[in-house]
Amino acid sequence: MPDDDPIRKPSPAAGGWGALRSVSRELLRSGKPVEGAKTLLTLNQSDGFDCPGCAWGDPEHGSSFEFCENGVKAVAWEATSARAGPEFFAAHTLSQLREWSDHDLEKQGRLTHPLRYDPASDRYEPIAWEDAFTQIAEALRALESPDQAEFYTSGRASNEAAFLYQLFVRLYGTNNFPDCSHMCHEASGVALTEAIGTGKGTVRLEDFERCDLIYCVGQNPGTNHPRMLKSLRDCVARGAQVCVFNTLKEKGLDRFSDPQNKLEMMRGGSEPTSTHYFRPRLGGDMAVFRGMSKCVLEAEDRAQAQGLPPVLDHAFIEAHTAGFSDWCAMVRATPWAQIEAQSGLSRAQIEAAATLYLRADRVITTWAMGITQHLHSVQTIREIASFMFLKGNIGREGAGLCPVRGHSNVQGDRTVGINEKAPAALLDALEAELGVPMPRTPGHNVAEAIGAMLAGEARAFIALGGNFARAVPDTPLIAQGFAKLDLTVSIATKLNTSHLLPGKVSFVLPCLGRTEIDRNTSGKRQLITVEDSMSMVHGSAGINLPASEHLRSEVRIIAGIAQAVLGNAVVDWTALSEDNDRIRDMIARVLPNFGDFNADVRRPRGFWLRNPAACREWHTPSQRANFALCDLREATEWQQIQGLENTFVLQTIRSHDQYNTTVYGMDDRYRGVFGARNVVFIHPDDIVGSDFAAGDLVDLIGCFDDGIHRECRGFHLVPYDIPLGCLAGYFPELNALVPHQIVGEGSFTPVSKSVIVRLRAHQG
Ligand SMILES: Nc1nc2c(c(=O)[nH]1)N[C@H]1C(S)=C(S)[C@@H](COP(=O)(O)OP(=O)(O)OC[C@H]3O[C@@H](n4cnc5c(=O)[nH]c(N)nc54)[C@H](O)[C@@H]3O)O[C@H]1N2
Ligand SMILES: Nc1nc2c(c(=O)[nH]1)N[C@H]1C(S)=C(S)[C@@H](COP(=O)(O)OP(=O)(O)OC[C@H]3O[C@@H](n4cnc5c(=O)[nH]c(N)nc54)[C@H](O)[C@@H]3O)O[C@H]1N2
Ligand SMILES: [Mo]
Repeated sequence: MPDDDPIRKPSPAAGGWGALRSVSRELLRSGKPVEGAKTLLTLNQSDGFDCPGCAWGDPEHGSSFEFCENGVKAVAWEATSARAGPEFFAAHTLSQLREWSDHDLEKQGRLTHPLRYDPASDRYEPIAWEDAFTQIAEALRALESPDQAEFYTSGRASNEAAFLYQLFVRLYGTNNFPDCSHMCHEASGVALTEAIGTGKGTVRLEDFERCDLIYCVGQNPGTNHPRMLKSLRDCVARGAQVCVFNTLKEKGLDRFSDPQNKLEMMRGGSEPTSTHYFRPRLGGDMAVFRGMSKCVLEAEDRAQAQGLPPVLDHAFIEAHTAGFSDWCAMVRATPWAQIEAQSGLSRAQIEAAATLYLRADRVITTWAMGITQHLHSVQTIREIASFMFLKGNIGREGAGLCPVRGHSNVQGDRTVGINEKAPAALLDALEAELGVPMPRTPGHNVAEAIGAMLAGEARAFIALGGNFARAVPDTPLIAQGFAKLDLTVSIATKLNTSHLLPGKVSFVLPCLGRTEIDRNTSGKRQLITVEDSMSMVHGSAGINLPASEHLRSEVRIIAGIAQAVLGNAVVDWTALSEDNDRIRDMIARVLPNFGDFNADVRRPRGFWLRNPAACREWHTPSQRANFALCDLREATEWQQIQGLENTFVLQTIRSHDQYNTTVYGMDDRYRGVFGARNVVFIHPDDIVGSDFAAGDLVDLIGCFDDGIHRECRGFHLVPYDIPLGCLAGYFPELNALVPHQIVGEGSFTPVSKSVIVRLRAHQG
């Protein structure tokens, strides 16, 4: 494929033969096609492992195995036959490797040995596990204060690993837990805690079988939660409505051909996944939901005037909510002109979307990064919740709020204590369990950790998975932050850019992946657990032989560090890490609702972690579900680009061929992009009005005025069905344009879905 023509015809529907072809290609690419296929057969089975692909729930009555194309990619990528062993690291200096792309780094395969950085040779060299633990402990103990260390978590870590990690970090003395969720669904957690007293979604998978209407907002399930497409499609097939709000026309939200449906595959058919599709502009959703609420209130007025039955669920509002009348007054006072201007939709479109709500008894609203990575994400999600309260669409069958999480266990990690502002109840329970005080000062989130690293205040950075240096905004700046550190430690399966930014002392510790068999020293096979977006907690046990005999489980690695730092006096780390059942027993003693954790998690589909809001128990200060009194925020990005030449609002998204910073390949099949990632989607009319032509190579220049020059060079302009004034391109390549100082109000999440940029002719 020539570099200057990355565009071809997109697939007609999501899934289908294209997905199956891609599956077999991934299995071949992994170097272990037969083993890979066997591995897939145990995916999301009760005796197999949980798919590391996404956090969508598993069907309770699923008879056959469920997989999706992108789950297969995640599994094949981990189960590869390629190895990045000592010979690889002997052959390459870190300075050389820093020139490599993330794709090429991870393609080297699985890490095989614990590694220590040698500054003299600029290379990683193998080190014995115990020596690594001792040296890490020395460096951590040498810090003036535990608060000088940052302990990052990526959401693939199991409940057991995450619980042990937070136990170690708190006993070491800090609450510095920058977490991938701070870049992801933090706004959902904050907004839902304020609104309903539980920072999680309230629906279960069965609710999708019983709802009349789904609003699917700001997410791209065809790529990022492909198993959700089946739920959407089944809804449409049984006559329910699926109303999409998305800036882009995403293939999976149009039609889906189920690769597991033989008849459909033979016929080459596909079925619709949505019934209505609206295209607000970036950041316009708060105005959309404000407008829809206005329509519902107007319908209630009409019903009252005509003596018809009420539209609102007055009983729910009376018995369960607070702030209704003030909220109503605010909604009624919001002018339509403002709603239309900010949403990018017309009043008629918003009325059409709201009419669906008036007609439906059971409504679910789902959302992901198109909602959470904006300046006013918390306010938007509160607006969504208020809208849902109007007809009591929460805490009953077929209805509720559903933030669709990202990483497969990001929700579980938060549940078991990865929280920089831990609730007092958790800290109290840990103190009662261990008999020693816990640190009470709130720690750093990602934005604060970045600040501390740039200021040179952070001295150590420890990562339980992930690729912090690439996932965060302002990536070139953060690389400089890493260089100031005394200690960096990465627990990882594969090599990535973050590992190439060593502090004075640096270690990469290779761990078992989820697909691999984990046995303790006496040979007992270990089970880990995860929690999905629907609060289902279930077990996961790998079936493949470990990629190297030197690998250790995350649990054992954390215990090794903890023991070297703290000794076994308060917690017997060796004993705990010998058997994950013991960790689960402790989790059940410390956290509510885990019941008989060890028994429950061995039931075929695990158990539901009780969600108070789903039971209409509101753990808010008012003891009620709270309507939100947030003024409709001004969409400042839009005002800022008015009248400026070649200036746009850019969103950074995932292609179909990546998992966050892990880039599997260069295609984005559903969007018709092949063989390239250096593309920027733009409305054809915006090209006409600019200095450029379709296909031109351009540079993107950041417009945030803080004295830092931000640019990404050499991107093809791709005409695309996208609202005027908007651009879209891929993360993580474009992270260099996202200013780390601009974070969501109340969420501190980098605003990676509305970045103001200027286009310039490419300067080679
Ligand atoms: N295969 C695969 N699966 C994944 C991941 C992956 O990288 N690859 N990542 C995982 C993770 S960590 C996460 S968080 C999720 C992410 O899942 P998504 O949230 O689906 O991820 P994005 O690619 O960021 O897509 C954002 C979507 O929101 C739309 N959007 C952007 N801004 C707006 C807006 O202002 N309003 C509206 N209405 N729409 C908007 C975009 O057009 C796009 O469709 O997926 C998880 N699953
Ligand atoms: N501009 C922009 N930036 C974004 C986003 C965006 O939409 N736009 N999205 C944000 C979101 S939603 C998220 S969640 C973050 C993601 O940020 P992270 O979670 O930090 O990044 P990942 O790319 O998922 O991490 C990949 C690495 O995880 C390691 N890994 C994989 N499996 C395992 C395992 O089983 N154990 C261990 N220990 N390590 C493992 C591998 O070494 C791999 O290289 O990025 C955020 N950044
Ligand atoms: Mo995420």
